[in-house]
Amino acid sequence: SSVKPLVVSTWDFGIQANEAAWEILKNGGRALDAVEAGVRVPEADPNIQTIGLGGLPDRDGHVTLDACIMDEHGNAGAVACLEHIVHAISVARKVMEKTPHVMLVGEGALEFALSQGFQKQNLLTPASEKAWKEWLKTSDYHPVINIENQLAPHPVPDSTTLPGSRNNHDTIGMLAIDQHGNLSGACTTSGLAFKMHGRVGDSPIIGAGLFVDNEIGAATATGVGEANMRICGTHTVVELMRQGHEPEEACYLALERLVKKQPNYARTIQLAFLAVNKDGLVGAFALQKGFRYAVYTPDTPNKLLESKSFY
Ligand code: SD4
Repeated sequence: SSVKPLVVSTWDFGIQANEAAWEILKNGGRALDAVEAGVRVPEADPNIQTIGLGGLPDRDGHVTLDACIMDEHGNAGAVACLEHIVHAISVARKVMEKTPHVMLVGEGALEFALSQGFQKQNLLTPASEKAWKEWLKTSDYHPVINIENQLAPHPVPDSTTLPGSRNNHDTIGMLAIDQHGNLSGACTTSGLAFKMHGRVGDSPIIGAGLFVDNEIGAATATGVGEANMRICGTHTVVELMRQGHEPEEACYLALERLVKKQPNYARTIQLAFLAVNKDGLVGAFALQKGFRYAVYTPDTPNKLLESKSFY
């Protein structure tokens, strides 16, 4: 028995994003259109400081966005270090559909976006500028991998302040299955706050932030991008599902590689995977407690679930 349509996405803001995606899915629309529409919701929200408009800037004050998208045919598009454009995901989709390439970065990505009619806009909100100026006061401006240990604007005494999981609001990764049983996915972020200028995370990297194989399933990631990029996380998750593992187990096994190789590091960061297989079975796993994801199916009308974790 297979569950469809279906949409899942990372973190609490996944609930609102899922609503937008569901509007398209319930009317028989394409999964690709659903995931794009879904993640555009947090991209446009100036109060979400980890995605699109209002994202926290890099250490030089630039808001730089990373995003990628993948469809049921195995097509992919991505942008990295894109400035001044709110809907990075839609630019990524244009890269997929209008160019012979998979990824455009920086100035070239911006030029392309403008040529496609996207509007240039200041993404640095007063709140994010203030947070950056606060950070500048105490930072020693060195590239620190676990920079978010020093960040968490409102520290709370639990694992949600670990890097890659500040305030439980991070990257949005979304996966959908439409009524035709086709899969697509999208992932979009402003990346780790106060990163070095030019730093690109896992989120726009096909096989790290997102991977979709219409025959098998799809996976997306949130957390410290550097940890994920080194294990090609979501490609690994999908390949594990191909070998017969259920989504949760596949997410666990991919994280286990990191835990085994670098246990001391793995203990200090957040990294989480969310996956769905072709039958519509959903699973997730995280290094740290506190990773939540939103699931919307005909039987589960938009519910927030908490994943299991290693620590
Ligand atoms: C990054 N993975 O840029 C993103 C950020 C994120 O939780 O998901 N933070 O590394």
